[in-house]
Amino acid sequence: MKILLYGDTQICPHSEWSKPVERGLTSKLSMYLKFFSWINELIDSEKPDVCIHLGDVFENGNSVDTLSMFTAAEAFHSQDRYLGINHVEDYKLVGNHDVYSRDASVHTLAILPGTAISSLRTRTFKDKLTILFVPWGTKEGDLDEMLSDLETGALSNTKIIVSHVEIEGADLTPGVAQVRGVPLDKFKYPTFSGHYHHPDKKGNVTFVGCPFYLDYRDQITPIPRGVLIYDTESKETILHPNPHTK
Ligand SMILES: [Mn+2]
Repeated sequence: MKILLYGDTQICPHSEWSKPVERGLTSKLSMYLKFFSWINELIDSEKPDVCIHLGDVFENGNSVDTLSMFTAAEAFHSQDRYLGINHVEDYKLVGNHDVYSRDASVHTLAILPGTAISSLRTRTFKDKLTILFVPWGTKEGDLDEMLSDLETGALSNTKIIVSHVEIEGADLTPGVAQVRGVPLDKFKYPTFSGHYHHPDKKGNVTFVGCPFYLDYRDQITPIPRGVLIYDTESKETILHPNPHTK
């Protein structure tokens, strides 16, 4: 199976960087629309089985402005058509920027197509692939329990984890490590993490990174940005660089 992974889109006008362009959208919002059109082409050409947004779809979980809502609607309803035609399953992890309530039960992803994941859960797919979804708000004790269940679960051949939680030892910016969160070594299976904007790999954890340069911090190092496709058979991860990063 092929899994398309990306995250941390943090949709908002980014007005401090942008001048209004066509239809009152800012240049950053126009960038989002170009990026999502490019993903649609990728879905058509690569034909993944599953598409996962790793969280922080929107910038602000307390209120979404009209321009951001319009951009997200255009992007995700169009994506939904491409996913439907290609029979791709669609999941979105709830990230800290998407939540209104502390327990993540009230969130902005409710208005979007696809399945929003707001609580810890597993899903087993064809080819005996099990994905453990770890959204924002997951308690470490619950994660420990789920990880030990995953270890003893004999039914799956392949196990992967997708997460949007704080990970101890992850780089907030290059060279500045997060000092709290779930220890890196708890992720015993291939893990794809959102939340951290710099693409990186530590242990089993691939930090997918933000697909564009959203602020100055994102531009500290010129690491290629884009979306990943993970092949569960070859265990290969391929980066498809995003041509619309600014
Ligand atoms: Mn986040």
